Amino acid sequence: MEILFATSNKNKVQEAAEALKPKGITVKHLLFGHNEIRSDSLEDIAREAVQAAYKKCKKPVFVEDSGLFIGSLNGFPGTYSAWALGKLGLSGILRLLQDMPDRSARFEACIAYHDGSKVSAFEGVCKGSIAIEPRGSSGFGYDPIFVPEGYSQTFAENITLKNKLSHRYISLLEFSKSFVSGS
Ligand code: ITT
Repeated sequence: MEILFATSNKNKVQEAAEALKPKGITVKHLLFGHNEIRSDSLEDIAREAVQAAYKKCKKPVFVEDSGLFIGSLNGFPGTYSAWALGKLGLSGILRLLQDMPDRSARFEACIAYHDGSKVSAFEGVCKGSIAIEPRGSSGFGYDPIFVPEGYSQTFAENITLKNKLSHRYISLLEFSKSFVSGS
């Protein structure tokens, strides 16, 4: 089967295509720019965005909202991750963490799927920590500074690892199960 993924981020599409291919699902990119609502909830943002995407394409479609939540910054940048990266860059985020002993963080993703009649949401979380300096050149966004729990390389240094345990992969796996069970 084929499903539309509405996003402005090509990297997300590539990761989704790779994760869903073994499940027999082909991901098709719907280029979609949208002014997201402001909220502390990825799910609320994703649910609102998928309504707009469905209005545009009138076909079953999913969106995914994601972010990096840093413990010692009380969850910042969280749902403001894209904005914070644009304003501060990785170096600015690292400066905020200077001298902070707690560098724990987690990536979260929330998929919202509109099947033509209802919207369902699927979440994924990946725990880890923030590196001292950026390392690696694969992936996108915060990948050079995120080290998943139990490993020493950043996502940008080991994209194979990222594709097996990322927040996005976990949310996509949950999403794919909904097709198998037919719910
Ligand atoms: P959409 O059009 O799908 O909204 P976006 O890139 O604006 O694409 P979000 O609004 O979900 O995506 O913002 C999430 C930001 O969090 C994204 O721009 C990255 O900076 C960061 N991010 C999310 N997932 C990431 C990942 O897997 N690796 C690195 N950074 C990530």
